[in-house]
Amino acid sequence: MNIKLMGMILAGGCMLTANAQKVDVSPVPQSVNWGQKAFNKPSGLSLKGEKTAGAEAVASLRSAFPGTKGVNVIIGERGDKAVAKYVSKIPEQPEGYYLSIKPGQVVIAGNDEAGTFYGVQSFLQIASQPEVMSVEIADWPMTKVRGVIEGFYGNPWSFDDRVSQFDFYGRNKMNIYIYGPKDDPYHHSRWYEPYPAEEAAKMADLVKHATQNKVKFVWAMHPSNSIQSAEDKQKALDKFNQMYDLGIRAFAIFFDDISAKSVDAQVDYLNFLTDEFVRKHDDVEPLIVCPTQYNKLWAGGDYLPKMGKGLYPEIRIMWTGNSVIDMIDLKDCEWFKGQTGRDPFIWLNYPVNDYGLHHLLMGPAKGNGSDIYNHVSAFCSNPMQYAEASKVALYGLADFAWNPESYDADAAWERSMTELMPDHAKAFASFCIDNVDIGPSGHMLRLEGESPAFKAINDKYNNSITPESEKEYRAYFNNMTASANELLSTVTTSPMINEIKEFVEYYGLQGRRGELALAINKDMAAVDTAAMLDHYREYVNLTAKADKLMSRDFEGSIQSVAPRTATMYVEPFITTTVAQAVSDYKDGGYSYPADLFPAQVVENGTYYIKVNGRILGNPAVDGVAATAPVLQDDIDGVNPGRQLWVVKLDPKTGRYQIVNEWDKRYINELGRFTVNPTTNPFESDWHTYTIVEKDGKFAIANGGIAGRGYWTVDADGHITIDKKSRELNDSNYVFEFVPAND
Ligand code: 14T
Repeated sequence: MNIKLMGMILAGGCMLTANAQKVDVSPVPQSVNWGQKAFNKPSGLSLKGEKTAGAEAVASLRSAFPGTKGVNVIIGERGDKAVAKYVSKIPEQPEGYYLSIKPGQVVIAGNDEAGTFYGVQSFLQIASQPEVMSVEIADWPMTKVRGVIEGFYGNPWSFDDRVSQFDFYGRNKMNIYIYGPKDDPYHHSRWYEPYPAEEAAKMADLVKHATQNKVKFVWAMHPSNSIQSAEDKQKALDKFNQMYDLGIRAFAIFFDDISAKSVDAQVDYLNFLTDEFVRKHDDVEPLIVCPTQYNKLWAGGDYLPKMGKGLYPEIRIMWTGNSVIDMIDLKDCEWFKGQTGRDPFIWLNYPVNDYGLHHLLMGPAKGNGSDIYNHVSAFCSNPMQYAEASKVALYGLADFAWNPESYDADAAWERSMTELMPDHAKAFASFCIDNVDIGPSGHMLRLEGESPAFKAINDKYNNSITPESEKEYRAYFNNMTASANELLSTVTTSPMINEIKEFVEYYGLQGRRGELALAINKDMAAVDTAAMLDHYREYVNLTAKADKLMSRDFEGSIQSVAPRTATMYVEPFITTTVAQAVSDYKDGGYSYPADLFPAQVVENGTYYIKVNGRILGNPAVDGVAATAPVLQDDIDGVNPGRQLWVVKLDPKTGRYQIVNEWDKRYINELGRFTVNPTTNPFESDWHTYTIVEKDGKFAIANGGIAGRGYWTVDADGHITIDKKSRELNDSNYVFEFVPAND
């Protein structure tokens, strides 16, 4: 070749290379070496090794490139002639692969069939670009068993949901799926009954779809305590045999969320099924069990040690961590191993939302230890009944499990936006980052990181609305509505947006409610009461419209869901801003239609507070202000204000402030006046109260940070707050609020 020609080729190569794109292969491979552009996206592939390579790998490659002429691809796994030349390059790890892309030739060489399949997946990602770059990849999974447990309460996934999941697991290199939806009767309540023909056929079909994606389909059964009699054991064998006939080759038994009668019976049952079923088939995998004590909070006695000692060694035991909902670290695994002598099979209760269905969990998957992979027998996620929306978290968890040491949760989350909504990634990211936290729930777990940009505005302006902050808040709200509208335009083309459309609609309305909150605030500042009432009315209408939205409202749905979005920072800002404006409006004494502002348990105003005819007062004792309000028998004719209380709904908390009219001291969470209002000023988180009414009498309780505790009155007439009485009972209804002008 002459030098001039070579120079041209190089220059040409460089020009083309400038356009070619490096692809972020996901899950992130163990080692990648990018080169120059290799070739344009081929119209077909000419395969060598097609006959001997793993069938699923070949099928997956062929479905993306049906054409048989084009770029040469050598494909196969260790031991195949086709890839013999590359055998030294193939990683030794199970499911590992070597992938090389060069001008004119591609090599996909797996350590085993799964490896070849994963090599194909990486190739398909790279070859999705118009220009395909040269690359050499050596890759393998660090967590050996990685996947998903359909283990939630509520509407089980549909057939289509599951098919789409398996495809997604294949592409993201997850290799196990455990079928155990709590509300499938044939899994749980009527576990002993065979699936009706139609569902059985679907089940068999699902197993095929899983297999095509190198996903092990595990069928789980939840027999509760029906495990001891010979009859129950036989029923279990019968059911296993039926499932075997449908193609199931791996089984799990769940004993969660029951009060177990006996750990010995559970151990005996699992070993029985192993003897009588599993070990009698050479193609059936060892059992997996979800113990009754599946997290540390619930562990005690000899349950786990007995399981560990008694179960056959091949049986794997599931574990959710320190509590039901928890992320997993090395210590958790070590503790479990100390109890059972085995590595835990991790059942990660994320992004499952069955304990707070109003919220979607769409944030980055964070919090699991990068060093646990050698200390778990598997790492599986229990997702949301929203199968498509769960893919955001699953994309991250697949990456985490494959390569925990290079896992970057935020980077994976960003990639998932483009992967899931290629043409609307930014709008989708806006929606997702506003749906990170689960809200208050029985599990008391809150997820950090929701609406960081909104929180930044709050922090920058100290939660106040100024001309500058208003612009930023408004831009945020505008973007919410615009993003929602953009996403909703894909409802017919995106199964995911279709699945969560009511959440997206709610989110769009929330953006508009936010804009109205700002308008209402401005109206009050300008004392434009007519505009305020107009904006407020529109706000009320949109809120009612949003409240009417129902997700999962289809025929036969187990429960429907009123969606909530952006609950951590955005929604409190909106409601507080509006409540403040309403409060200011009422304080201003302007007139308004009676029905417009919501009725309060106690309307804002000045009241006598009475208990059994006695009057709560703020007397001076020997010229010194009382340290606590006290019940008095007589009316204070000299300083009536000492017996009057300004009661007002606090806009921030939605609870009541109770302040003495005479010296403006507030009643604190101990039922006293604060000694020094300068060092201990009024704080709505502490000093506001819940008031409820029954037959004209009222009960008052602490709230917020002060906890719940109902007020009573002691023998001296002082308010006492029983922090232990968290439940309301009839004896708490002792207070009367008598308007001052009565
Ligand atoms: F089996 C377990 F590992 C497990 O997590 N069981 C359930 C699971 O099906 C459910 O999806 C998950 C999240 O709600 O938590 C478990 O269910 C519970 C947990 C509780 F603490 C049900 C009621 C509870 F009080």
